[in-house]
Amino acid sequence: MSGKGLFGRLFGGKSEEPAPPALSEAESDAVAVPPVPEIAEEETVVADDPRPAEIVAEAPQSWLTRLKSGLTKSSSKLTQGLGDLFTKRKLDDDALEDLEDLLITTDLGVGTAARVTKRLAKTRFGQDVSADEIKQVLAEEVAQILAPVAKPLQPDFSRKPHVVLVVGVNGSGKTTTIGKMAKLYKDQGRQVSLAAGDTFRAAAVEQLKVWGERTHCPVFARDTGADAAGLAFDAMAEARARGDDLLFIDTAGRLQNKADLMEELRKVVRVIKKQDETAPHDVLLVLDATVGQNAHSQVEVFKDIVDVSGLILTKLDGTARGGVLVALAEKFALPVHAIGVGEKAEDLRPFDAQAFARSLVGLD
Ligand SMILES: Nc1nc2c(ncn2[C@@H]2O[C@H](COP(=O)(O)OP(=O)(O)OP(=O)(O)O)[C@@H](O)[C@H]2O)c(=O)[nH]1
Ligand SMILES: [Mg+2]
Repeated sequence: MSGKGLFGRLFGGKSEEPAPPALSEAESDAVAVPPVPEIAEEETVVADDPRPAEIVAEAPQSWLTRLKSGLTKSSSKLTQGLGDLFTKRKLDDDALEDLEDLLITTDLGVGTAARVTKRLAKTRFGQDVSADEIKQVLAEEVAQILAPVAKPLQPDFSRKPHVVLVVGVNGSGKTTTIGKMAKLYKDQGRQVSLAAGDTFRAAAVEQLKVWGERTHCPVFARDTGADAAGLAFDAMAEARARGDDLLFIDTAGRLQNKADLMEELRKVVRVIKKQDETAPHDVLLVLDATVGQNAHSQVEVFKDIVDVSGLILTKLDGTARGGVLVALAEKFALPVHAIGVGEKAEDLRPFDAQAFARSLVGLD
């Protein structure tokens, strides 16, 4: 087993280095600012986990448990719907139609709903089916759709820095996600810095600073109202001079005015390229899963503005609309790097197609 564990390897980037010491309790408690959740220690592995010992040891069950409980709202909507539909019922045309409608209401998308019903019609038409059998088929289909997009972020640390631009509408979880990722890579021994490119709200800068203090990552910030592109340029110069492995650039997400947002984000990208024409190396679009189908239009809008390279879905714990991830995967085929199932640092994890699919439909 590598020192970094499965989690570390999934998020690990291209080169190998020994894992650094984790934050000590005293260190992690040093800055206690309310809006930024505590950084907790990893939980211990539960003994009766059915998975192979190596996997259990490397991927603490706490994450799987967290994923499942995070997706409870989504899975219970589906489970309840399936239970209502398929208690001693033959799979006839009516049942298939009801099933398709149910799947659409759970945000899985029309394509997925059609595929699942088609497959069931082919294999089980006229037979008695149970809700559990349907769940199995659904989980398999969903995992198949998600497998090609489940791609971990792969920073190339030799770029010094690998630049990650983080975009998304207000409140989608950008700053929190940056904080979570900063903690993650710091724990792998990486030199990480953060740029407070959301210069519109003082609170936004403060929030990033708190994450910076908690994770011991320098935060490049300026006063409210400063030019975001200028800030990104200087932050990058500083990160290069220091030889940082990774630079996360936070941005403002004022979608109310697309023209302004477009101009600002494009300018940020332009100036970054002046220092390294291959940067930004990743442009992550952070989407709040609670908005459901609205996430589709957010992807369209941001794809118009910047070259979105991957998605992160947040707040999957607070919604019954987790199925939207499947619909997004089917429509846009953009990599899904990670998902957020809570506000804490450890609530962001690399996206795993199989685990997500089974959790979403409420299977163990
Ligand atoms: N439950 C839950 N809450 C989350 C998650 N990710 C972020 N949040 C919360 O969502 C709220 C908004 O998150 P921010 O990180 O401030 O969002 P932002 O995109 O930076 O917002 P702006 O700076 O206003 O554009 C905060 O209260 C976060 O704690 C998640 O995965 N689950
Ligand atoms: Mg923010």
